[in-house]
Amino acid sequence: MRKIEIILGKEVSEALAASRPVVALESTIITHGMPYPANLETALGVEAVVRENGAVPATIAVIDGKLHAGLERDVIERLAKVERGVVKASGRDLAVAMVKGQTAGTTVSATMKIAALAGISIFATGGVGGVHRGAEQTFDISADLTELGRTPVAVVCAGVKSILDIAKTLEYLETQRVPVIAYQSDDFPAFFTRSSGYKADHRLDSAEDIAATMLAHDALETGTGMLIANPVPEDDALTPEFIDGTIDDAVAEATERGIGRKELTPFLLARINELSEGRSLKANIALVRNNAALAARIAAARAKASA
Ligand code: PSU
Ligand code: MN
Repeated sequence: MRKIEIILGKEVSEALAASRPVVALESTIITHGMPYPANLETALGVEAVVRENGAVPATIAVIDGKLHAGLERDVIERLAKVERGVVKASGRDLAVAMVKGQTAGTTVSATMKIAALAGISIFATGGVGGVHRGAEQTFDISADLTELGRTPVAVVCAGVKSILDIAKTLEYLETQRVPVIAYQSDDFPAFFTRSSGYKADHRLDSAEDIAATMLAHDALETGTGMLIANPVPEDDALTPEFIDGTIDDAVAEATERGIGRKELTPFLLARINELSEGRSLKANIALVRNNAALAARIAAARAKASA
């Protein structure tokens, strides 16, 4: 028995009890990653995509101090509408959020932790946090990376944005013993673009192979997660010429204004969206949906392989 209460949605609870496929989804993307109403439409749309691809969605958040996996529509609406006042909780913030009765969007690190406690092994998001540019000065390295190093959940993302230092992020994941697998690609993708200019450690071409790798990884008991990098669909990708300058401008502005710590990533995401006149948001929505579909197919393949 786990010692902590996680309130499971009805469908999630039934699926887990029957070992049917479940995909966890994060909520910081709703509370801090996208503006309203795109955040709400995306959150609901992503749940539908998970279902269409044969799994049950479990959106994870802290609601009035309780950990939830699987949210009703009205609760997702509440998260989407709360203005920036809502808490952004990484794994280390969960205990305080529980005691204070806070409502919080959970980052990749917090979502992985809650998913693992609930018995969910795969999770889909847009981008994970990483080593920020200038980390040699600021030490800003996302707790998502250390969580990947200690919590056995596979995270499907579209790579990392070049708001981060991608080379250092990949080095850090290597140190943390996290396998980095690109889906149907040799290159590690950079969120808005299909290639970051860096090779991924591994390439796998089917959901079945990824599911088999997850099972082997679990059997090895390394205790670490896995990062599955799924390039943005070709039609939705932005060109580096278009997005790189925008990202550089947003990063420069954050430095100038002294924005750091947990405010930095939400600031950069919002600023890139403004500067790109919504084009980054459009790509973001498409890639999250694409990741949810892959995660659901992997979850289904994993359930089949372990049946
Ligand atoms: N990157 C994105 N979209 C996001 C995030 C990152 O492209 O929504 C969110 C995720 O919830 C991620 C968090 O876990 O930001 C990382 O924040 P930080 O860099 O403060 O660790
Ligand atoms: Mn940080």
